[in-house]
Amino acid sequence: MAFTLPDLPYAFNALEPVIDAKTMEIHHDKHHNAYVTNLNGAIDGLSVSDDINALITNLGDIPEDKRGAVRNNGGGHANHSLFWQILATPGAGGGGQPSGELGAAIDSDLGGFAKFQEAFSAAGATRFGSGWAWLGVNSGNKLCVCSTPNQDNPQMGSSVVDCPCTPILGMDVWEHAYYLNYQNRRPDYIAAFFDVINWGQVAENYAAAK
Ligand code: MN3
Repeated sequence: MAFTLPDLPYAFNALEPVIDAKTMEIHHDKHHNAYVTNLNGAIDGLSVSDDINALITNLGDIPEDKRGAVRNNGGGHANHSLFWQILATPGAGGGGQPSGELGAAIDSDLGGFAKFQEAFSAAGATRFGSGWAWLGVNSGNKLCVCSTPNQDNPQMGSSVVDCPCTPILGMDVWEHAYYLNYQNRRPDYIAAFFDVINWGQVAENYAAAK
């Protein structure tokens, strides 16, 4: 059993000008690929779930000497597999605001889209070093916004993360996600990121998570 690198669901340049083609190519073909390769190395010889989300939800089942590698690289694989899905070409599925059940839940649980945008941006901007900002569904079936360091994922649970939830939208704020275009200007990347969020996919993730 081995995990595989999923194909990008669009061309490397599909998200320009928000995310440039070279960044997407290196991010997917090198960074994500390395997480998959290293994850497969870590689980070699172990009997584990072939569902990446189940695997990282049950890190306690992984032998202690492999657990850190599975946390980092399994997290990296899960996080990036979600990340590619929730992005779309600006103006052609990417950007705008969610409607329907998700839009209504953002209003009722988070105080409206403007407040969500503010909280999600702050979660990414204030993450020191490398990590992620998340929109997720918590155990009370409410939307929540949080951030995690490194490749931690909110599904890893309360012993690992501050905000256990099922993530439906993730924003990568590692420098490798934006440095070629934005250099040190992480806030500019975060502001532009809203133009490539695939709300249709996030709404599907929401329906599946709640
Ligand atoms: Mn990344």
